[in-house]
Amino acid sequence: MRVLIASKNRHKIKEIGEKLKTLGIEFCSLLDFDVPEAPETGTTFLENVYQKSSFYAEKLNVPVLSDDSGLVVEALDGLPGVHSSRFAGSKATDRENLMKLIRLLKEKGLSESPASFVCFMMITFPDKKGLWSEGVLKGKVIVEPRGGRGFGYDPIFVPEGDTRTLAEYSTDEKNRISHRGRALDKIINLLMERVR
Ligand code: ITT
Repeated sequence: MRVLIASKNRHKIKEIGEKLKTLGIEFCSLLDFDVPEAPETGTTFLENVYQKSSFYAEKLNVPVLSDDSGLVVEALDGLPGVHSSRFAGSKATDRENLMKLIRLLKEKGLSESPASFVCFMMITFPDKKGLWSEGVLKGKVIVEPRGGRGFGYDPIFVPEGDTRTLAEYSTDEKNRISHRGRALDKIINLLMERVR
């Protein structure tokens, strides 16, 4: 089976692709195709994965694995949430998004807040049937970024039970506990049940 990973984010493609490879599942990504971007206008992660998956499955006629993920910060009433990648504007860099989050926390006089990384995944088949899963990583965000690995908000996210930020984890270590890793394990189990 060959699955299209519906993402152009190289970090995500690497994290998801490495796992699929170990299971002998071939994959390609949106970096290999010249297709228009799917709408991503939902107000929930689940709506967004559904929109993305069904759009590309219909256009390209292959099984499509899409994910939507983001950071949910308690002190900011759940922000940036579904807006995580565009928090500081439509073309914002990871650094700009992260600096905006730090500024909002500091404006509230906070140096940290409980937070979770959330990931929803969906595989849609060309016959439009689909499978979905959810993964959560609990922890806190801090206002002093640390570490040079990972991407996005990793330098300010400290997983529960640790003092290091996710940007101080190796890729393997992060994959084992991350929201995306958990959602991926669950959806792969569902996929294996379906093809068995
Ligand atoms: P695609 O839509 O092409 O997949 P994207 O980066 O826009 O790429 P999302 O819409 O899922 O992906 O946005 C997720 C954003 O949430 C991402 O850009 C980061 O800012 C943040 N995020 C998600 N997972 C993360 C992780 O493991 N570490 C750090 N930040 C993460």
